[in-house]
Amino acid sequence: MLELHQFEASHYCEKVRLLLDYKQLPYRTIEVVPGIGQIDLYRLSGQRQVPVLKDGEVVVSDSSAIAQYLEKTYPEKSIIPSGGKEKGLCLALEALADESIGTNGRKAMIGAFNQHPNFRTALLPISTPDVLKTAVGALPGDVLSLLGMGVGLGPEAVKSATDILKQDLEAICLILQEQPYLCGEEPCLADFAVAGLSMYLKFPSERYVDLPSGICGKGVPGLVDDPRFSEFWVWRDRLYADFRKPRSGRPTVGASATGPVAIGID
Ligand SMILES: N[C@@H](CCC(=O)N[C@@H](CS)C(=O)NCC(=O)O)C(=O)O
Repeated sequence: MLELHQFEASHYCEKVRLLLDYKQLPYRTIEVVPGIGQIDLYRLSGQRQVPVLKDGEVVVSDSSAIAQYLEKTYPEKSIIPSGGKEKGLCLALEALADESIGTNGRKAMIGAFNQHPNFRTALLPISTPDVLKTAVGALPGDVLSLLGMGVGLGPEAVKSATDILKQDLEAICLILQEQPYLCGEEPCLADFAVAGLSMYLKFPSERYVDLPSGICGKGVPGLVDDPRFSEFWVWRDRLYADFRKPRSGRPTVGASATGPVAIGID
């Protein structure tokens, strides 16, 4: 069976999970422990980042390389259009997802996390004692910054990331006004990359990801509640409902097998 070495909370891993589900390929997830687990990951793949896909003896790292590998090896339910113009658009939108939505989404999410106590406590596992939840909720953003969460992310950096994301979402909404999917009538890699990499803008429902349930469905204020982008969220919800498999029944090895204890975002 295919093995996905992953962080459950990683948006690049979510992109790959969406692709695997769309192609209806059975897989099991191996939860990598941040830090110590990345030593084994390095031994396996020659680098320390997730996602890494293991298919028998073949090991592929990087979500874009994994997408190309899956398309070549499992061509059923194609994710890369064959026409030149559509293929070009698909790859360009995949890059927009990886390079802009993914990186800016992380900054915007950390910014929201620093500013909104409710968002902070929502990240904690359900089993967290109330007294600890209150303490975390009360910590102001600058204290969290000192603790290493969002270091180097001043309000300007967060605003600039959020502004870029607004333009990205606007661009995607304009495309979706013309057609059901980003490159035409069928979903492709571009759709799954944008949907996966927008995970930190709004976390999917708990049916799909094994995260503290309080965080599921929550997102960055200004992006999830602005009516200009409602078409984007309707499109993403539909994509999940139609193609993403609920996580129950998916074999898991590692930290997630016993339920989440914390979420690591990197
Ligand atoms: N370009 C890579 C980016 C992957 C990436 O940034 N992975 C993060 C998790 S979201 C990671 O493994 N971070 C741990 C580290 O850098 O040590 C891809 O598309 O797969």
